[in-house]
Amino acid sequence: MIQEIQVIDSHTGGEPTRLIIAGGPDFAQLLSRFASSSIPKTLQQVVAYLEEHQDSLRRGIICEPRCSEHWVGAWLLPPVNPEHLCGVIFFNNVGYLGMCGHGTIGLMASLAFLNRVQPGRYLIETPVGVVETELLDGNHVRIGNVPSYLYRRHVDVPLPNRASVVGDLAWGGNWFFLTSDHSLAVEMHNLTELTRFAVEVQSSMEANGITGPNGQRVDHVELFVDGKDGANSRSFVLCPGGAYDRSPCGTGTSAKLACLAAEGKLQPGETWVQESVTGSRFQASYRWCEDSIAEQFAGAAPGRLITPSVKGSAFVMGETTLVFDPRDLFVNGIPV
Ligand code: PYC
Repeated sequence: MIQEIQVIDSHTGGEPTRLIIAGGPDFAQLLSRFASSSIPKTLQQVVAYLEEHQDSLRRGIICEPRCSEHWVGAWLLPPVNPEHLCGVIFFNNVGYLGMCGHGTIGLMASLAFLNRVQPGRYLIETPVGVVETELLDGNHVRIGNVPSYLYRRHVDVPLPNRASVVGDLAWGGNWFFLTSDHSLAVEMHNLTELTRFAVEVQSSMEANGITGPNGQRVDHVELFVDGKDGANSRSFVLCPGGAYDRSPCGTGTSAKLACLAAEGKLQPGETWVQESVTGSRFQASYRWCEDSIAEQFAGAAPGRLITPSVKGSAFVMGETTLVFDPRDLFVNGIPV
């Protein structure tokens, strides 16, 4: 039988998000089936179910030929807590993400486009925590991300063609290795070299057992240089699946803020402008979290947890019905 899926496509600073608004799994039923002690746990169980039972649909929606590896998909869910706006589960060409900053900005702009939200503050549920969002107008969105923290400083990652690269491991809703220990130009003409280097770093972490707490995979790599023309920093971000983030990466910016805060290089409330390799920008700042919540975050030392605030804009690019015909050889994407 032919399946139809309705999507809204947007981009946030150049990085696309495909929001699935109808035609997907019955999330209300899944949420009641997996109701758990906390919202993140419930959503994590839904993710585990999707991985086991709906993975071909994920690939069909986000991989070639319908889409491609630099897109992020977003399942729109009803909220577990009726006072919250919605839930969202982000995914890409290789699997699921914890949180996605650019995707949350895209989600809010898409819901505004559909007239489902008006400017104001809303809470959104994700598998890694509840995120606060503020729709400033139809396109501009501020996110109060999940608590973020520096986990390990000055981590040495061995590399085949040089002794090592030194950087920090931090959580911003996904796991990041952040480094300025390179001599690469963070420019569009240098994407091949940036990607090659970042993939090498990621593979070496994998091979050498360099992980987040409890063996969590560090699946994003951020390469920084000093910013110019009003930006504090410019970065190239490698995402899991091999594509680079066209936006400054919301969770990556959160991880960066956590490192700056831990090192005393940025004060609470001070603005940090993060620029992507494409030139798009997020404005960010943070406040400290209560020390009492540190125990909920494996490997987070008291006095290190921050709540990042990230502001950016997104634009809707399309309103589409995807058609899945079972006779199509590539109905579930081109296998890799
Ligand atoms: O903006 O957090 C983000 C993000 C993660 C992966 C791609 N974008």
